[in-house]
Amino acid sequence: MTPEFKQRLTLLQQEQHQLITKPNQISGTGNGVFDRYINPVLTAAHTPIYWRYDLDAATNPYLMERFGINAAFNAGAIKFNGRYMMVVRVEGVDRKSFFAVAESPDGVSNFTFWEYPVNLPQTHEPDTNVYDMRLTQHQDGWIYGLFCTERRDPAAPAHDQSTAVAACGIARTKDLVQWERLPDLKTNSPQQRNVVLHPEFVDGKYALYTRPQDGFISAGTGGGIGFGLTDNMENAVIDQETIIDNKNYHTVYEAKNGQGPTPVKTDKGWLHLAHGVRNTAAGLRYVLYMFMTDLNNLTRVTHKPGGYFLAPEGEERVGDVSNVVFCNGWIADEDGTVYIYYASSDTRMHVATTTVAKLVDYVMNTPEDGFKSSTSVDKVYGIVDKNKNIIQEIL
Ligand code: M1P
Repeated sequence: MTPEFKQRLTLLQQEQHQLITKPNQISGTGNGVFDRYINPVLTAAHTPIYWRYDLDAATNPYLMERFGINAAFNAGAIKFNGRYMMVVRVEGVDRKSFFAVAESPDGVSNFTFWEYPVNLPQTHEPDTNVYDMRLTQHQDGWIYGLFCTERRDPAAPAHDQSTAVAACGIARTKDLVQWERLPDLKTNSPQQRNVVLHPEFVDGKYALYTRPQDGFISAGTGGGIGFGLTDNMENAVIDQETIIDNKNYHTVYEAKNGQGPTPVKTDKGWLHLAHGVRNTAAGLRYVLYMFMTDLNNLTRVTHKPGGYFLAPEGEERVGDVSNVVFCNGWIADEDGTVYIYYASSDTRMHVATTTVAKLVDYVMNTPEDGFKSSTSVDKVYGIVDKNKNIIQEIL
């Protein structure tokens, strides 16, 4: 090993150590609903140096990166053995994604990748790309990971090398180390993405949130957050999908939407976090929004605040796919704290914290979308009128 090699390796290690151990603090006063944090919790630079570099000076004398990592984003999350775990979508510079576990002692800092990425078994039809795992600790005792598996569309002509088919891949584990792969979900929809397993049985069956779609990018005549039941997960088939939360004209989810992480049960109903997409002159804009479903009838949306819950801000707005926030993992802790792990612009992971009580208040007391400018004005009038006496007191 030359002195240059050794010096460069030391620098790489020091830089990464500083990055991983950097304390993370709440940023600003926030909006009262949740707190953002100053630093992202995971980036491509958090991935182990020994994944990216051949550390043998004889075969890599310049200490060059041999396997570049482009991004670390769209992570599923779960509290496991007292640690805050993310199953992260790690994307190489070759554009292929894979899953890797990163854990933290406090949920907001010190996220460290496990030694090896997840070694995901294949079905008879190998995946080209896998991404966006949703983790569900199910009543049946397994931890399920539902994710998107993407393969080239067999009907695409040779000149078209980008048309793909998205389906819901299914794997399960007891320890996040060994994964059992199950057959992909079958539905009547040509494509599926953003499929999430509900944590409890419904009438003795497994319940899933789906996102039927006609095409790979566009939801087309499909779309909306669907709901369906399957008898088992070993050969999951949904015969009937009911749309519980549709796309809607002139909303933040007018182009498409999708269930985020597994819903959280509260005494008032199930809390859902989802993403909504609308088209702009600058391309698609992805934001997060929330709604609540009935405790006993999961297809009934009981509350739905108007507009977005969380939208890309500042540096979050820039990345590989700019103007995007996406969330497929959150953790509701025993003390009521909720850790929302969201990705920005398909590039990095952030955390926002809040509580179950605040989210329930937000969902139940934020006005619904009125679908018209005049209704927005009415809402402001209502708030100002209610505030009148208080304004006079405090001014
Ligand atoms: O690029 C933004 C997101 O686009 C897709 O989400 P959806 O299926 O709702 O359009 C996914 O590819 C997701 O991974 C990505 O973050």
